[in-house]
Amino acid sequence: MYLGIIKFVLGVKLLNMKSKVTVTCPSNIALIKYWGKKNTGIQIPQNPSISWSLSDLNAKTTVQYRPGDIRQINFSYDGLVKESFLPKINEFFNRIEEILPWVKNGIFNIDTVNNFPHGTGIASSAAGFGALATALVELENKLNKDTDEYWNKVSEIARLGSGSACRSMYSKPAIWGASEAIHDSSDYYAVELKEPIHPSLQNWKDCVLIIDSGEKKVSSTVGHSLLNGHAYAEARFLQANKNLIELIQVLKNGNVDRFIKIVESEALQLHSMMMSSIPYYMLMRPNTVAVIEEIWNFREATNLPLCFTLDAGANVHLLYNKEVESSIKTFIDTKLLPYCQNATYLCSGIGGKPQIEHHD
Ligand code: 2P0
Repeated sequence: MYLGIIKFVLGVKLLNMKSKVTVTCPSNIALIKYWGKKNTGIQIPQNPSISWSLSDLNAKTTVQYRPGDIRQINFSYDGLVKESFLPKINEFFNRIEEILPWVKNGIFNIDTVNNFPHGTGIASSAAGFGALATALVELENKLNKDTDEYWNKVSEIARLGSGSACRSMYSKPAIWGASEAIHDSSDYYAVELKEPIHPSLQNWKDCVLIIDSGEKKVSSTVGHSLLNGHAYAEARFLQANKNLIELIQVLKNGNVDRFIKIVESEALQLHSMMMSSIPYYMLMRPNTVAVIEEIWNFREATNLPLCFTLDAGANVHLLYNKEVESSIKTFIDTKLLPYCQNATYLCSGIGGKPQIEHHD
């Protein structure tokens, strides 16, 4: 009899569930970098970070769910079964059981595809886990998409897949990590900057110059762990906190010179931390340095609003105000392309958030 009651209750609960959803989620690029995790939980950042979503570089993920007695996950990339991804996805599902208990059981058919190639230094895990987290919250169908509660939940779930993924939920700059500068900030999920952005920093673009499309030399997990016991770690975390507070002011007051200085300094600090860890790594390649110098020379000669940032790799993100796009395109094509592998670069608008499509 008890079994009957349980099945009835579960059945009622499942009536609320949706069964198939597709989510397109952008990647993001950090302006203030997350590098280093606390050991007080899963993916808890040592310092707050802030990022811009990359509206044109995204993952499209479809999740089909059917109730079942045990959990079974089938994963494919663009229609091709990819068993190698399963350990990470299974670990993710184990981590999120506390927030979404219904994922303990059932059949999950997951297919994902990125609209950018692998090895471009664009955070595919951020877009991928952002899309998967949104899809799961949508399938549960309990919260209203127009609420902070909904996006906080999506962001918290995405964080448990990949830390930086929790920042891919917002069109406006996303802040992850508790900071005195943002009253609703949290170590558990990202929030969007609610105050208006100054017009001079509203309409920027990001072109990723592909210097080296090879495998990452250091995984993110290893990279973050290099901060444990690092001689300069505490100073770095303090600096990131200060930079975040100033960058938020700058986004509001439109001081482009300070924006450029903070963003470039953050990129170089990230790489300095890797160069000064034990073991140490050099992720920049000679052409990374050459491109940075070209950017500095061009900026000095033209005074145009552009700067660079770096992820944990050799490729260079060139950020610029869209108003000067034609000059930047000429600059890239004449000066920077010779440094790019296969003359490749990928450009994106800034902004964008998960887009949801139901199949019910
Ligand atoms: C960031 N990065 O803020 C920094 C800057 C790369 C350089 O977050 O272990 O894939 O999944 O939490 O998010 C890359 O690390 O690491 C990253 P996990 P994640 O975007």
